[in-house]
Amino acid sequence: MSEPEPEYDAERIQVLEGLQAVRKRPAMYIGSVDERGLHHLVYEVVDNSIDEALAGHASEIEVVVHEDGSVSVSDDGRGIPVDTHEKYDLPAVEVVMTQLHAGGKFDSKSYQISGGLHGVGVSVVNALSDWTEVEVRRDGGVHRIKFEEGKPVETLERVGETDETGTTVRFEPDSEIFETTEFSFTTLENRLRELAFLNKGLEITLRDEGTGEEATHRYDGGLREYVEYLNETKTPLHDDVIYFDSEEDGVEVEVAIQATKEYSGSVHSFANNINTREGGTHLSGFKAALTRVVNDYAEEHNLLEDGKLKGQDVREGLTAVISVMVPEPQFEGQTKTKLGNSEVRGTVETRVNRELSTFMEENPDAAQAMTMKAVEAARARRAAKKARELQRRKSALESTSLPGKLADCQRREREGSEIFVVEGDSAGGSAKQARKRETQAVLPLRGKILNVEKHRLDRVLENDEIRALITALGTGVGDEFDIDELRYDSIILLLDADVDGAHIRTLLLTLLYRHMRPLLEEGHVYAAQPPLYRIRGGGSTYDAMTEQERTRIVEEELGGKADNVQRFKGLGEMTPEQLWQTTMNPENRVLHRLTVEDAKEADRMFSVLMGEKVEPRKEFIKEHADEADWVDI
Ligand code: 0RA
Repeated sequence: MSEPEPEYDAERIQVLEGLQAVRKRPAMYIGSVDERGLHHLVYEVVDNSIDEALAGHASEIEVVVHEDGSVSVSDDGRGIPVDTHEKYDLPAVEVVMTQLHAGGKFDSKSYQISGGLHGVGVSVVNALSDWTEVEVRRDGGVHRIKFEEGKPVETLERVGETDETGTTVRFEPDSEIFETTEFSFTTLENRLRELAFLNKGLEITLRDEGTGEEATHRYDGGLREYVEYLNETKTPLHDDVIYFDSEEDGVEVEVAIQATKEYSGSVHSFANNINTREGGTHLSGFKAALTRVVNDYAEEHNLLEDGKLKGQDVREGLTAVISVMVPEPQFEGQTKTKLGNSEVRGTVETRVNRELSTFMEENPDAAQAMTMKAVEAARARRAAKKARELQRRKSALESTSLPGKLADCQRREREGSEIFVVEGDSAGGSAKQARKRETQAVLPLRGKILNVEKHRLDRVLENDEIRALITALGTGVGDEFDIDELRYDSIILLLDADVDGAHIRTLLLTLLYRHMRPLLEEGHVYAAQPPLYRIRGGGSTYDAMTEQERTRIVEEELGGKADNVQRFKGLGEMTPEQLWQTTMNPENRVLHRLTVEDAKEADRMFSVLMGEKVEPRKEFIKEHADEADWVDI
């Protein structure tokens, strides 16, 4: 009972009322009390250690999930000050832990992470914890203080000697406040990895003492390594990531860019370590400068073909990360993840204009690759537009005229009708004769449908065979795809069991996967299974789909003696009657449904085989020697 009477201390009463308000309305301070809110507690404490690292005093952070359900965050910074804070007449560390918004922000150089869900101060974590223990290593000593529900229960005490400096904050979230108190290693690791990329050189370790899981992240290359990580599964068009990091007038702008073969691009933006999913002024400044610098470069090197590059051309297949640090960020938008500071737009635009131009002058390979990708994207954009106009004019003239090669079925409704997409005019002819006209349509495709290496939608659409197929199906493609317009229940691919057949199968599946995927998802696509052999003996006829099956039939059914074994080299060798009996007749035939997974695999094979990277192509062909022998390396 030797404690002073805190009730009479006005400042103290205010502090306790503040913590009480946090416990009463936790969501107002950390967004929610679900899993997200729970994890925010950790991020809040980590933010304080990161501020210490940003100020140049800490280089390592360790986050540990303990077996008792508490979490500790340690850093090797200066340690929260332990001397007496004049205004409160209390140890500074106690003020930091109990005063709302007092954070670690006595330091003018540190970046305030205001707004958003972060930056509410470590006192909020303290208020929402069953207990909190802070250990400060500083001034040669280890100092400890303990809190319960935010209130100090053990005053600051020097408990040992040390020559190290740093802070450890350990807390156990209050299970009466949070819906769950179980931390997810993956969730924590994802955010800590992101923070390690955003703060180059900083080492962040995460350890779960319950499971023994542990992960350390440290990236000396900063965003350059982040872009390499994001592009791990993609095909970059240049080796060196375009990169710069500049700090001026208290504003830091760090940018990394790498062009890839992809058709969609991704630009990730951050402000003061917060992922600005809704974008903001830094992102628009970046986009404006990027478009301008690449246009200038293209113009200077005579790479422009037909007018300027648009922003969307420049960003096609581009992976970019931009991170800014500004002194007083304003976060806006639905989820408070949009940077609002209007002055930042100009700052970022000027900086990116200058730094990116310099980088491109000094790294011609990367500059050339990025610019050529944009030039090609612009070319594709114009071609696509032309193709759309052509298509529109054409369909206005011909209205809904079906392709001449299509032998349509008599049934007008989709239900019960099917279309055979047949390889080759000769097999197409047999199929047309063989079919059941009432419900079966036949569309022959010429052997080599596409000699593609550019496989953009516009190029694929220019191909007559593909156009005929799309018109016959009735659905349209891409943005205009409408499954309600589908004219047949089943789309049956009838292809030879040889390399050309495999080629066409890959092409068609890739087309379906990329531009008409619901047809696969809803199970409308099949592969017919024509037999390889026809065997006659003992007055009967047998069909064998495989070599093994032929042997089995001859040995087991015919006692080793067949009168005649015919091998079908291709569909064209079958008579219409044979084609009907073995492959088209719904009573006898076997169909194999093609799934999105089959198509995904085809798409992957197509990308590798048609792509420009030699190594993966060789690898792939080695691995899939049987399926892929139709390609020239
Ligand atoms: C206030 C002032 C100083 C450092 C800190 C707070 C500080 C806070 C946290 C929170 C987690 N780790 C931290 N490390 C430091 C500056 C102290 C000085 O001038 O020596």
